[in-house]
Amino acid sequence: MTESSKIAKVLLLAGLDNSGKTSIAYSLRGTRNLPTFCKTKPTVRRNIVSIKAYDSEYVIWDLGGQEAYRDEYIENFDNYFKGLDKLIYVFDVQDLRRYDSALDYFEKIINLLKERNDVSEIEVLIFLHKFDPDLSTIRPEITDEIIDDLKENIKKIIDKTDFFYQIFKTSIYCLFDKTVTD
Ligand SMILES: Nc1nc2c(ncn2[C@@H]2O[C@H](COP(=O)(O)OP(=O)(O)OP(=O)(O)O)[C@@H](O)[C@H]2O)c(=O)[nH]1
Ligand SMILES: [Mg+2]
Repeated sequence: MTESSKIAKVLLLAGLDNSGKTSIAYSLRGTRNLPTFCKTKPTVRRNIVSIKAYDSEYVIWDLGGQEAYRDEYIENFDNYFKGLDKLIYVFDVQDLRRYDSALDYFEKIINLLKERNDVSEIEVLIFLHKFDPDLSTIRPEITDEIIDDLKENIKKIIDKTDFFYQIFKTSIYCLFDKTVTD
């Protein structure tokens, strides 16, 4: 990560294409007006932005999630994931058909991170994203059991490591009043 100064903490957003990473990056920067969200386009390669939050400075790496990019990140892992302080991995809970692909990519990242880094220096935040307030009305097929099952599968992967992690249910429509799930 040559583009980051080491005074700033490096926060990296990863997940499948269309999962909501760029929208989350806007929210973290405080750009929360609705048109901003609606206008997101698939990220080409990656976006790097800096934000100041309280007395810390963060550099946010927002990795484009399309398949070709994902392959490139895994192949040249250290170029993207070295020096990272926090990983935010984003699952799109509304993209039922791709839970397996999302878990697969998550597992690859977690295993490589564990191999290459001091586990105690990295915090992993897992967002169960697009958990919109009206989810049960608009997508009744996404039941609590399905979400619990996804959570269990996530835990199976990360519990094999010593990473400190937290799982949150998030939505851009809740302005990131994150709910920690158990
Ligand atoms: N319903 C819903 N839609 C969301 C939410 N967050 C993002 N979106 C929408 O999901 C779509 C994709 O969002 P992006 O932020 O561009 O996704 P991305 O993960 O950056 O995608 P790539 O750049 O291709 O990797 C956009 O239409 C967003 O408006 C959310 O919490 N709920
Ligand atoms: Mg994006």
